[in-house]
Amino acid sequence: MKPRDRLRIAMQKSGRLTEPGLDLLKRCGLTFRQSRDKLFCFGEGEPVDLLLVRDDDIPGLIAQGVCDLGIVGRNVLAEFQLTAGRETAALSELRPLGFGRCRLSIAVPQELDYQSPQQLSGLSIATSYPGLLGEWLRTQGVEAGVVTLAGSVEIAPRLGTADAICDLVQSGGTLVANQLREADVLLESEAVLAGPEILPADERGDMLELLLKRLDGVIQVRE
Ligand code: PRT
Ligand code: ZN
Repeated sequence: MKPRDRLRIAMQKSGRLTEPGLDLLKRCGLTFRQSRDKLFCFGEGEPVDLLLVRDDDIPGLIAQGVCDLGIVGRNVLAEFQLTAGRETAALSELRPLGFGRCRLSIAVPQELDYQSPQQLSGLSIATSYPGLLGEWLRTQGVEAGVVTLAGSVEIAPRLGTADAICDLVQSGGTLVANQLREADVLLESEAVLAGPEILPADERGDMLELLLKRLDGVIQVRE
């Protein structure tokens, strides 16, 4: 790959993390000229550009070195860390960003009197997070079936394709609408700044350090 001298940040193109992510970068003094296709935004003041993509692609883009940093949900980063192959570059969470808060939870039919994870033994659980769910089940010593679905996980119990689900919850409204109830929390999530475990040791590294300093300032003021 061609060496780059500008820092490149991957961000969600359109979704819950887009507006708060752009706002945070603006507060860090970064402004962008949007390109016509809006996939690549050239940074005007500092040598920092944006790549706007689906959130699920962000960890892979950093691991491949296509981007240096990413703004992504901890849930997506943690799932990637658990499921990416050994040959993939290791990623780390550089900073929690304080928006996009939600939790990855087990939810069960409302009529089930849930007391402990052991009750999930022998059941099938639908999720888009097979890595995180599998790890949690292992630590709980529970053997359950994992049904991996790309979306609409919450309707799986009603359709009869699973007994319970493991999905993101924020207000809990979606669970109630589907006659489900939150039973256990696997992961408290929020948007994070993700990067490679080994930071670049060139101009990009210097810019990254400056960006982290500004981020810390912005986050401190907000708290
Ligand atoms: O197109 P792309 O793949 O980029 O977008 P996406 O649809 O995968 O992502 P998006 O925008 O929905 O979410 C991006 C990130 O926001 C997630 O990875 C989380 O880190 C974070 N986030 C915060 C949430 C929620 N809150 C949330 N409530 N992501 C999803 N939800 C969904 C959840 O899956 C469920 O369907 O909202 C529903 C639950 O919400 P409540 O309020 O009814 O409980
Ligand atoms: Zn997504």
